Amino acid sequence: MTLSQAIRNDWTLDEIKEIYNRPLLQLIYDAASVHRQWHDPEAVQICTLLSIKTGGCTEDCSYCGQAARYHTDITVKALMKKEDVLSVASRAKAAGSSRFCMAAAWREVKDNRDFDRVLEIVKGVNELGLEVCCTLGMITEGQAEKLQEAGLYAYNHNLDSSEGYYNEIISTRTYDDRLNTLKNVRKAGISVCSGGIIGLGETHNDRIAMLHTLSNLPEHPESVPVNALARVKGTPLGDFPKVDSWEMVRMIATARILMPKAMVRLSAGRAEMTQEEQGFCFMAGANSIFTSESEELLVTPNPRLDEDRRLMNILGLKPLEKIQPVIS
Ligand code: SAM
Ligand code: DTB
Ligand code: SF4
Repeated sequence: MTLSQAIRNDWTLDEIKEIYNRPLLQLIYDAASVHRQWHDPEAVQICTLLSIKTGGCTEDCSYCGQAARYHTDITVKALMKKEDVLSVASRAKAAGSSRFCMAAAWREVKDNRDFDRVLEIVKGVNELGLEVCCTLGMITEGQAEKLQEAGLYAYNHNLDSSEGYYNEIISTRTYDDRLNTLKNVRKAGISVCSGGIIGLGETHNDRIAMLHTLSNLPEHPESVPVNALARVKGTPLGDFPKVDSWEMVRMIATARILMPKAMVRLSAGRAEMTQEEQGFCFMAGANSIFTSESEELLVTPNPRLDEDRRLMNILGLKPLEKIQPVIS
């Protein structure tokens, strides 16, 4: 089989179920083999994440510590100033990061001065030579074009769960809204980053259905974050059980086999994993992680940079250089 023949957008639910349910070590072996056909298995993309606008969000995503309606103890912060974001981005670059992802606790982007400032920030980070990524909520076709012109490389917008389970988790927007934003992003020529979360109370069939939607998009997302629920006190899911790391491994391995070319990102959940558990995720095909200067992803803990460096040394992993030249 040639590599190009191996990319498929017509996976059936039964095929995905069969892969997902393989004996775990066999599944890891299969995923590791696919990983080696498509990627340098020693290279891990380091994405630095920064919350540029924190908390006070109007949405009701039941996992999220930034939704205004839940009583969490996070500090709400207005949109950061360009200079402040650029200093964090420069330090991230110096520390070996090739991608800089900025998150805002917004339902959607509005055509106002905040958006103008985000466009300026994107331009500045791009000029530093970093791949720029944003996650700002829903965006229109026109907004996606403006972001692309400002130098945005990728846009993160997760499906979060299956279409069937989505309404149990969020009521303030629909699955179709989510898919529509992904369409707008793709149309503007921006690289798509889309994945989901496990541990929200969904069934295995929901996880399989989410992977089915992602892997049957007209083009696979270039990057697929797999998050374990990061439990935040005060949110409806704050007391849910911790996600079993083997479930993360299973999810990552299945995503790797279905979407061989994508960067599969071991996202939220690392702070509660041992080195060995993270090691298995890399073995199963994860080749990207989030780091952050603040030692928090957005509002929950994430491993320190020096811990990540130590882990990468132990496992013989190295930071991936930029995937593609910066869009100018
Ligand atoms: N507000 C924007 C949005 O929701 O699209 C962008 C930021 S939001 C924090 C980005 C993604 O992070 C969410 O779609 C969700 O998949 C993930 N996320 C948020 N809170 C999480 C949590 N507590 N645990 C795991 N993943 C989480
Ligand atoms: C994604 O898939 N995971 C990141 C990023 N995209 C923006 C966010 C995870 C958030 C984890 C919980 C928090 O710290 O708020
Ligand atoms: Fe708002 Fe995004 Fe959190 Fe949902 S996930 S509450 S949209 S910040």
